[in-house]
Amino acid sequence: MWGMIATWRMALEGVVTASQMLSQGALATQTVVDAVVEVEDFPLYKSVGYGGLPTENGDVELDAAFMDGDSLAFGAVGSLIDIANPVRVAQALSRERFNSVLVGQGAREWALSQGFSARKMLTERALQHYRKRCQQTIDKGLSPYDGHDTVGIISRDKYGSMSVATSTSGLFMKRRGRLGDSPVIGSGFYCDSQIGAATATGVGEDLMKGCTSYEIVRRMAQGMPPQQAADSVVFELEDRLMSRFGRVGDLSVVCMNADGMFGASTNISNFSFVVASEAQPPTVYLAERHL
Ligand code: SD4
Repeated sequence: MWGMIATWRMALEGVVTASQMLSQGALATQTVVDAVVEVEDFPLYKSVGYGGLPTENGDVELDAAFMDGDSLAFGAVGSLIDIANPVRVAQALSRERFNSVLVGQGAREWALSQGFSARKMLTERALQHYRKRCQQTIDKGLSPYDGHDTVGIISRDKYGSMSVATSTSGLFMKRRGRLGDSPVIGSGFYCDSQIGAATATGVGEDLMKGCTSYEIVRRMAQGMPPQQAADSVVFELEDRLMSRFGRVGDLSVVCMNADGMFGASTNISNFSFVVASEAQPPTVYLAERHL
């Protein structure tokens, strides 16, 4: 049975198109990337691709990743500037034997050498947000709560292959060169077609402390249903961080196992996600913290 699950409402249009393709026999590897590209190209999403909000230096630095659950091949880019579709670069990197994670100038140079298009990713709208933030004397600096949603999508095709992909501009006003969890394997994403896949969104610095996506997949491998794996990982991580730091950032995840069962969990009050499968048309759900 084919299926797809994605973080945030913004993935809906991409999931609608991609799920039609899945139903006609398209592959997980292609559909997952096509669905993310649709989010990257939409200028009004402030947290992904074109229109994403910049770093404190005013550059839009993009992170993205792709993983093929059949071969376990993965590719990721970090702090990529002015290349149109970071997720496509990540997918291309997954075909390389070495150098599968590239950041900054090296990532950009490689992308251009492979024929990926240069595009100015800072829109007028994002620039206005940036200028406004720079003018504010109080609360200037990194803002985890301003359009920081990462798109993470899992696709399973009718042949049983699974793939995952992520894309984000990371935290608004992040420091130049800062990487979140989204391009970090095991934290922002993980996929094994024989077990399942997971992807995360929220405050990368906290999600990375729990190797969140790998941990969810590991629990599914032990036979845990996806919903239980997602909940237990999110709330155990929250407890561990609260007991040490007395605070924790947003942690939200979606996952799917090799049978196409899905799960989603969050420690915030309104985490939207999108599901589509052979059994149901693309639907937006709202997860709330419930433990
Ligand atoms: C990051 N996890 O760069 C990303 C941001 C995000 O919802 O997903 N926000 O830390």
